[in-house]
Amino acid sequence: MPAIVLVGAQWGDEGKGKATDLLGSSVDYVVKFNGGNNAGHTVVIEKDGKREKYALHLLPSGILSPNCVPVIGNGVVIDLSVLFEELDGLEARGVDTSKLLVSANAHVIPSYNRTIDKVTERFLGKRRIGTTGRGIGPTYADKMNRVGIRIQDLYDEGILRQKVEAALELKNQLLAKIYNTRAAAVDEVVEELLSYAARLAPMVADTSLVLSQALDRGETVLFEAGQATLLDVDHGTYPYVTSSNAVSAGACTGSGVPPTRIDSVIAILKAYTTRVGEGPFPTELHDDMGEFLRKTGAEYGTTTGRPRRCGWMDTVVGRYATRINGVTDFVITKLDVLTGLDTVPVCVAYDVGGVRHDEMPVNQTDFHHATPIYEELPGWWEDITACRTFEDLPANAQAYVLRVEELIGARVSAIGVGPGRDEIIERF
Ligand code: 2SA
Ligand code: GDP
Ligand code: MG
Repeated sequence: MPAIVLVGAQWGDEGKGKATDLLGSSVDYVVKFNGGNNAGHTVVIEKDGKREKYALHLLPSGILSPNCVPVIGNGVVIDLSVLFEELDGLEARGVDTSKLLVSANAHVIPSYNRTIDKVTERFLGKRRIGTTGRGIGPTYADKMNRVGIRIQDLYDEGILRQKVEAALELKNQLLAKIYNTRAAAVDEVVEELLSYAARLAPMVADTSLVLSQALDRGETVLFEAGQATLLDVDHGTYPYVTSSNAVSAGACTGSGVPPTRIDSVIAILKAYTTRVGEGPFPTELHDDMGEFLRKTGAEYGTTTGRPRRCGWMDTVVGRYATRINGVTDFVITKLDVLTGLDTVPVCVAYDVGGVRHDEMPVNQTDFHHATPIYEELPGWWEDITACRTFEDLPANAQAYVLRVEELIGARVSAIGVGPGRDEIIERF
């Protein structure tokens, strides 16, 4: 299985980091292909009998596997100060980060885009997106507007200066005249970016070529998505999305590896649903049950610490993820969090103004007004964290997984029963 894409099936934080880390020991390259340090992946590793927690933002989770080459692809937007902070943090904990490769075509997040992200959100008021404030949206907008700064620009000071000047010509009008904030100085921006160039230089590569040659040699490449299907800029709940392609197709544009080389797509599906930031969420719970899921599942943002909105499993979303991503296998995570409930509701369809929808409504307004139609499945009370085979699970937990599998239309190949590396049931 040489090229595997791993995506989030819902609104993110499904446990992609743990899944990538698990696969990391058996793959040669792990590639981050979209997003930036808006992502937050928590990986829990057992070391000398103790549980060690790693929170990764910009780096691919594969960096924790000693034999794996981590790659930041061209589709990523890079905050260089965060990159070096994260590398220093890992090195201080004994992680070897020397193999990291960074695409020469990836874009950098200049400091003015962090400012613009935050002040735009303030400016939008009630219409805000609830971004992570990391400058992601403005940097992708610059890329599409053709006023972005790429990694390779750091190695030609003249070009870098020209590009920063061009970008700031318009942005400073926005910052100073509309947002009433300090304009950015070209010299300061150029100087800051150049200060990273020497340390970054050995990592910069034509990563599309590196990955293509690795696949030619029969090596295994894992593409790890940031965010998730419903946060995708084209296929998510627009405008309440992130600004990149988080679906499986993004792995190709974001890495320079073509679709004909992709062999399988693994989607990570949480046993219930969470979302951070604004936007529609049909199965959201505003009651004690929502609080139960947040507390039991420790649902707080890895990057910003924001409490995540929580609700039941939505298999309309799951089915949509199967279709949009071409999912070959699902991993259901956090099944352990559902232990101790009398019944577990699963959304099977929506009611929109008296009309049943079995698929995601094409019209966003309908999705905002969708009321879930639930099927109530019997719950289980037994602790499942020590289960390691499907048969170890209580009969009702097995029935839950099988019913979800039937509704989403693709095989569930693994089930997470706890945050630890080994707390997983494989079912191939
Ligand atoms: P942005 O900053 O422009 O990408 O925000 C746009 C929307 O995308 C959502 N988004 C996320 N949703 C879930 N998890 C994310 N990463 C962190 C985590 C989030 C955190 O893993 O916990 O720590 O708060 C993530 N990144 C972006 C965001 O909420 C907006 O709705
Ligand atoms: P990502 O953004 O998709 O990588 O997910 P996050 O790391 O932001 O959030 C997932 C959280 O769930 C992390 O804290 C993981 O340690 C944790 N986790 C992953 N799988 C499981 C599981 O099966 N059970 C439990 N209880 N926690 C899990
Ligand atoms: Mg996350």
